[in-house]
Order: sequence, then structure tokens, then C-alpha cells
Amino acid sequence: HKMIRKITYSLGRHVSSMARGTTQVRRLLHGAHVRIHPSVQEALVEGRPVVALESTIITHGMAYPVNLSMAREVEEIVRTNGAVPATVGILRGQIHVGLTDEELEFLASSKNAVKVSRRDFPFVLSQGLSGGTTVSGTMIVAHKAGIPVFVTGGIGGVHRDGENTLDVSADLTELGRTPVAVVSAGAKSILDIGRTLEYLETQGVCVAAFGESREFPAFFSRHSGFQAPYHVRDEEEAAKLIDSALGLGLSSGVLIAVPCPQERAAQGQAIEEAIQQALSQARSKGITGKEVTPFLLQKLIELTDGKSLDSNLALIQNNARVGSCIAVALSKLQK
Ligand code: PSU
Ligand code: MN
Repeated sequence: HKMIRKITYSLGRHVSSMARGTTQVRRLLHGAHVRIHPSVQEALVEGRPVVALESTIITHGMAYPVNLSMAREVEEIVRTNGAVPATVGILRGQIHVGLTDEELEFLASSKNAVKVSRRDFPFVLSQGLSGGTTVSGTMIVAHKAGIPVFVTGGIGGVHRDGENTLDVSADLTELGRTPVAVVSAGAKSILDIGRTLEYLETQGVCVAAFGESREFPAFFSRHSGFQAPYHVRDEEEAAKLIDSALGLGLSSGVLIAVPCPQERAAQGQAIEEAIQQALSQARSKGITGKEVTPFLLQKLIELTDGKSLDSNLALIQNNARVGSCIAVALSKLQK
């Protein structure tokens, strides 16, 4: 029994090291629509830690130029912590894994970038459009490129009233079908967090809160009132968890939920009131589908006088630091 376990594990390791190595990179490069930045490609080939970053937060989550300075800062934090940043985005029909500063600026200031989840790729690529990739879209690209760790702010989830509207983010099904570890500050309380956790369980996603508490964080706030099924205390435990998922060859993803730093978490009650207002405005304006999340985020910034934006910046920077340390620890485990 022990031996079978050992064989299965080393097989899994072999597959995951292949995913990191040249085979996958080459396969991806041969795809018509993909460009990997040389710094990312070198790191992948040499087995150095890389952190994937999303770009919907740039194109649809924050306004210019705060979005651009945020994106630059996050990349810098990744470098400072010993990993190579790979911001994923789509420029004129080409998927980019790792962006130059000009490309970052192009996306950040673009007025017609599309928000790209799994279902949007075929149209955006075939029409030569540009776009910001969501958690779902970025996971797909990160996996194809062989990048196992991906940092974002918050994931999408089951929207409030989702049991009636069926508005469930493609991020959740992606976590169920793509083996990438997503480091986020949990899910925003514009969502139904209880149902989001139920849905993640159904999808087979291993969810772990990061740090001392097992409570699942609610993005702006450190508290959601819901427990994550597991918690990992530090980068090493997180990396071991991810290594086990990859080693077993589970095709599903892992979600590491990092609470927003205490001193910049927005006051729960104030945010909650703003959320109720934003939700009712979305309803009365008839906002639906992929427009819902960007609309709510923008309204929240207005209604909280920028306090939600300050928390948003703090938590994404913190996630970048934690995620990079996890990527570094994971690459040591896989050496
Ligand atoms: N939460 C944020 N900022 C964001 C998003 C979520 O605070 O920019 C983006 C992410 O890219 C996430 C997407 O994947 O919204 C989810 O959109 P939807 O709810 O339409 O699935
Ligand atoms: Mn939706």
C-alpha cells in the first residue's frame, strides 16, 4: 500500500514538474494566440517561482490611474519577495503571460477592454480584441503556462439572490476544474458567502483560511461569520497543501483565503450599509450578467468615500506578499 502511494505520488510529481517545465511552455508558445514574457519563460524553464496575476481588477475593478499604480506595486511586491510576476491579459487578440510596462499602461487606460472569463476567450481572440482576464480566465492561462500559484484580490461567487438569478461566478466552476492555487482575501460581502462556500464544496475545491483563524475572510472585512473547512498557519503549510493537491493530480484548484490586514480593514457595518445601497441601485438600474460586479465595486467606492478602495489596495498588496512567499516555498518543495 505504501509503495503504491509512493508511486502514485511520484507520478503526480512528475506530471506537475512537467507542467512547470519546458513541455508545457513550448506547447503554449505554439498556440497561435499566446506570448510569454521572456522573464516569465526563463523562470519557468529554470523552475524558479512565478506568480500569476489577473487583469480584470485593472480593466474593470479600479479606475485609471489608480489601477495602473496598483498593478505596478503588486508586481514590485512579487519581485521583492523572490518571485517573478506574470500579469495575464489580452492585447489585440493575443494572450500575454507577463506584461511590459507599456502593455500594462495600455490595458489600464483602455476604454474598451473586455472582461474575459472562460466563455469569452473564443470571441475576444478571434476578433482581435483586448481584455482583462478574470480569476476564471487567468486560472486557465496560468495552468496552460505551468504556473501553479495565482494572486488576486477577491474571487467571484454566488451573488445574493443567486438561488433565483443563477448568477454564480465562473470563478467557482473554474476552481472546480483547473488545478491552480488561488490566493485571495476570500469573497466580497456583495456576494452570498455561505452559498459560495457550499458551491466550492460541491466543486471539490480545497478551501483554507490563511493565518491563525479558520474564519473565511470577507474581502474588505476580516470576518464573514462563516468558517472555512480548513486553515493553514503559514506559507510552508500552504505550500505543502498545494503540493499535495498537485501531487495527487486532482484536476480541481485550491483556494487560500488571506484576511485583509487589521489596520486597513474597512468597518464592517459601514460597508454593509453601502453594499445594501449599491445592490438596490443595481436592481433598479436593471444591471445584470457580467456588469454586476464592476458596477457594485464602483458604487462601493463612491458610497464609502474611497474607504473600500483603500482596503482593496491594502488587501491585494498583502495577498501579493503572502502569495509570493507561498510560491517560493512551493518551488523549494518541488526541487
Ligand atoms: N472582486 C474585486 N475586484 C475585481 C473582481 C472581483 O474586488 O476586479 C473581478 C475578478 O476578476 C473576478 C471577477 O474574477 O470580478 C468576477 O466577476 P463575476 O462576478 O462577473 O464572475
Ligand atoms: Mn455573474
